[in-house]
Amino acid sequence: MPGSWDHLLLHATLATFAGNAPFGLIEDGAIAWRDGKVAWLGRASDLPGDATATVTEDLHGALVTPGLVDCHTHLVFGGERANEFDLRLNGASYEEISRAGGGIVSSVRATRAASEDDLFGQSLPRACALLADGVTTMEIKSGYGLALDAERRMLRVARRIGRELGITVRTSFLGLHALPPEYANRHDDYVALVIDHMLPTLAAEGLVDAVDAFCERIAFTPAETRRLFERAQQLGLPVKLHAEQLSDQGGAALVADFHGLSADHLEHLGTAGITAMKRAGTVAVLLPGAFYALRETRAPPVAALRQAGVPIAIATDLNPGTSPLLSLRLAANLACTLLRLTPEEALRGVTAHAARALGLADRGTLAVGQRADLVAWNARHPAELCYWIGGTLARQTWIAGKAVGPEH
Ligand code: DI6
Ligand code: FE
Repeated sequence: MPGSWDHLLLHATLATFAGNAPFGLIEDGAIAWRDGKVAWLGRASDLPGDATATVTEDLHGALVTPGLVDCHTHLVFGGERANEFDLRLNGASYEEISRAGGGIVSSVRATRAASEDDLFGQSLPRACALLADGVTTMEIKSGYGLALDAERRMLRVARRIGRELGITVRTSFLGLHALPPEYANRHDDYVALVIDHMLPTLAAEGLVDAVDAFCERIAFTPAETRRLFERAQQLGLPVKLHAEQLSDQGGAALVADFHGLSADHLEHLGTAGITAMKRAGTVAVLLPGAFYALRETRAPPVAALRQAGVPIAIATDLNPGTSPLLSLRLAANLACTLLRLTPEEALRGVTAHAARALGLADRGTLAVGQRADLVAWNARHPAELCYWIGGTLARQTWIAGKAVGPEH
């Protein structure tokens, strides 16, 4: 019923990402919400004659999209690794640095050394940077603690960031990220600890929304990943996987076997993996920040994914080693320039498909009944969001219908 809306935006260019039309575009549109949910949207000229709202704003043609969703980040960590950037510029590879005791393990040292407040203080500005340019839902992984207390601290900090900023944070437990140094010669013991103790304990504490692993030669095997996923399944938790980043381990097919939410990275994904993902409805999450920062030359098989009809999402992979990327919009830009996605694909990748990669059906599109997570941009056409390189284009963000942050 019109007449009792909380908020009405008039004369907006709506990129709804609902339906198959390019960007789900509605020109000269209007959108209204009530009690945190979208109550009406369409052409402004079709607004019911008696429509009123507590607040009405004329956007004069400005673009409005769903709040962006960053479905793969490691944004809680201690310290930084600018020194490794330097080493790689001098010829060292990511794998070499990792084998020499740098890489993930150096972030583990810094993360373990930080108190919960300290970790929160270091991580919050990164979440703020994402939010400032339109991200309203983000996933945050553990995986730099690699011991019960430190993993718990990371997940608690992730939850606290969500509360502090009023955003949705979905946590993923990534205990199988790297072998902690104290288990150097006891790989199997660490895997057992993660599967039999850490995961069930943290899940029982309500800290885990999904389970992830790094399935790679320098990390954990497909057989170990399978055991982890079996435990996740017993606990009723969805799974996802860092798969086929540096080599083809059959990880995509494995996570699809468990009807996983997503397989992420995928530079070395083959045909069997694509077929399995399509069958299971597993989203392909591409992470062009890591591709760029590692100066990879082998791109994920975008054309084959597109042809198979596998939904593609784009995320920052925000992490201190391979993707110190503080902008999801820039990730979308890199997806276009480096991976040859169209702006339409890249933007569905940071909205509708990213929401699906988190198993969240109530957002990522603009439609009646969806959460009123939306962004008004200093832009008029959706393609501008991946065309401008850097900067902050978000003018105003609403989360569940409430304005957050200052207007720009
Ligand atoms: N793959 C990645 O790109 C990040 N983790 C992973 O499993 C990198 C994490 C790091 O280098 O700190
Ligand atoms: Fe990652």
